[in-house]
Amino acid sequence: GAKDWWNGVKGMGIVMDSVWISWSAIHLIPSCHCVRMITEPTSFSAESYFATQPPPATLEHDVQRVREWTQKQVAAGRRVVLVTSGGTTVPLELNVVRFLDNFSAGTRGATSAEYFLKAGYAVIFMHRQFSLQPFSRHYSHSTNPFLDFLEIETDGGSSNPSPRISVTPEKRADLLEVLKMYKAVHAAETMLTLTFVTVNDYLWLLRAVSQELSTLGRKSLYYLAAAVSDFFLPRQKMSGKGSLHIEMDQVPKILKPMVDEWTPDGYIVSFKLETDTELLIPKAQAALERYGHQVVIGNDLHQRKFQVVFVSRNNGSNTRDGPQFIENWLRIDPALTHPGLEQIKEIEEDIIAELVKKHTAWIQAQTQANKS
Ligand code: 9Z3
Repeated sequence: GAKDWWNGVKGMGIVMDSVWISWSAIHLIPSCHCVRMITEPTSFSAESYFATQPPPATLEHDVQRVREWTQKQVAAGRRVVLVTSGGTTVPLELNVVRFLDNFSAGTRGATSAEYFLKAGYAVIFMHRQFSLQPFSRHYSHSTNPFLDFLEIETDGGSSNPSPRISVTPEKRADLLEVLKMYKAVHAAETMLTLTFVTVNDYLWLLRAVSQELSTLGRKSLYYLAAAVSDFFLPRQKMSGKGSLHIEMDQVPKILKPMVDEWTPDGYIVSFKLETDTELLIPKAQAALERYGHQVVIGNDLHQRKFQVVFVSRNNGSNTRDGPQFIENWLRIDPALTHPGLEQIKEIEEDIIAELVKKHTAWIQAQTQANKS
């Protein structure tokens, strides 16, 4: 674990040990690229992590909400997916003014959640506070501000005390489609939203939610698209005042206990982000080998909107002689993804269609295996 990691990086030199920081947030690409330390990081097991780091204040309340909501989904016979989305922060001090952040707008997670809902799954959408959310993402303040397509009807002149507000005609059809689905999801209560900010919030929530969803067994799917920091600053090492001395530790590899203990029957899909496409497949295979979950979806930072690769173990009939892993590239025409287009294509539509197929086949295979 930490030893291998350390052997890998110790030749790389000094990047971060003791730092004076005068800016408010450093943005990091998720996964192991950017922060290296000159001191060997303490290796936290998941167990020691949860024994030493404090839970978020809202955890109990969130767990209660998840429990009640899950019971309704079980009663309705629905499959449930946990979608995690957005970046996690690492606060650098107890009274947080400065923090590290992982890059992610939450587009992948918010878009995917919509397609899961369309496919009939109930969704727990666990996201970074203020990152994009299903449905409202279409009217994000920066790309498509909704105030721009509302009109004030001035019947009776501008002095009319109660003018009506209407939607610009050319925007109506799209809005109606989004609104219909949004309202239907609300009415059916098929989406539950949870928020996190720090990597600590994220880890506590992930553990609690997957333990709750374990009651669904194979009907639970985990779609881990949030950009999770590799490093954190243990509460015990945070300085309350004075100089900012950063000595971070490695975030525990939570996928391992998730697969082995928290939700052993769940179908778990994780994302791997790289800036070098060549590394996607070996890194994805290493993750599958290490954690034993079902699928890693590899995506390259600059190509993630139009190509991803699914990597999974080869459980087919040719397992003996054939390759140990199979990889399956999913591509769409990049020209169709430009935000300004009338009809854009979202790769998440195809990702979710593929995952629903895989999840269904896996449930059938597991059920079959249990019978024989
Ligand atoms: C991803 O790779 C996501 O697809 C993106 C989505 C962050 C690229 P946007 O929100 O971006 O659409 O702008 N997530 C990275 C997942 C991650 O951090 N994985 C870790 C790992 O593989 C923990 S499971 O070690």
